[in-house]
Amino acid sequence: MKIVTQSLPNIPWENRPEGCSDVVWRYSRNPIIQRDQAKDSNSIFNSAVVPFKEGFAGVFRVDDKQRRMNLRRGFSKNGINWKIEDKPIEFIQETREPVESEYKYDPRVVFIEDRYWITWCNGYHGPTIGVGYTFDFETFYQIENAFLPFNRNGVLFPRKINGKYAMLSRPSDNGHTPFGDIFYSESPDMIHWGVHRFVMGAGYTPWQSLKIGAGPVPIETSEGWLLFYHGVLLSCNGYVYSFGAALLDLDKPWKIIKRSKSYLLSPQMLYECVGDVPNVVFPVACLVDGDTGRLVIYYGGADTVVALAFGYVQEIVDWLKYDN
Ligand code: BMA
Repeated sequence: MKIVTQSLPNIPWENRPEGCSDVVWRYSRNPIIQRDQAKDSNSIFNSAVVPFKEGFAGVFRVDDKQRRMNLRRGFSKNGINWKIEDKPIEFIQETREPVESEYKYDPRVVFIEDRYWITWCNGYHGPTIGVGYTFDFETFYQIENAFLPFNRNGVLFPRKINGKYAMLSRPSDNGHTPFGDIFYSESPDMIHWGVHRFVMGAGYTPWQSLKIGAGPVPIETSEGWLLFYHGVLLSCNGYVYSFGAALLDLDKPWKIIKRSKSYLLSPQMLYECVGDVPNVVFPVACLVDGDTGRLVIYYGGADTVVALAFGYVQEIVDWLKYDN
């Protein structure tokens, strides 16, 4: 199997622990980012990172002590120790007229062609998908929202597909949405989105029975797009967020080749079960080393901290085939 990505020998890594047979395992020193690691922060979680210069850059979800949800940039040499900015990113509006953002949260970042694109959940008369970009992590631009409200979990593919930008998203409501399926849309210019296709829905197996949403930017392999996605179950104590994976057709990504019946990770550790929102693991970004196939997943724990999990792309794709 071929993984279409660059070689990244310096991503965080820890071997699978002795005696562990899980296909995805946690970093032993989780969480890597504590809730109070930035000025005035209540919590830092659901954040996106990319390779940048000699190290890494990221867009972090930082909720402040007024509980305002916003995005801040951060930098790291090793992908583990992060310096997160004191203040939210100020986007220069490249829209016809300023578009309000009552709040910003759950960013994804991806490099396409010449720039880093950022998508997030943008407060515009309810949640929808905000879009922006930067060339250098110094100056940030915001363009038009991709969709009408209500929508969340807008995740771009890392290249154009059939000549168009491509995005997964999850139509929702204005609250703590008790439903949700993943859809695919395409755009010639990152502004006008259409040709919407149903990808997959909630249900299938119990951990993903209430709703699902795309996680990190899909990883291109010769067998298909490897997508990690979160799935939610409603228990007597509320929502439980786990995550699994799916393999999507390379040319028609709304076609599912395989979808996981079991989860890859569910909230089990203290930092996943205790925090502002208990019982949440929420994957948002991946780094892959093309040479070894090593993968690190950045995920939010209990809407409070950032944690890491590791795996091998090949093993996860193989696991998907046999996960019956
Ligand atoms: C979703 C989003 C996520 C969050 C999750 C669990 O609706 O708000 O940011 O992690 O709920 O609270």
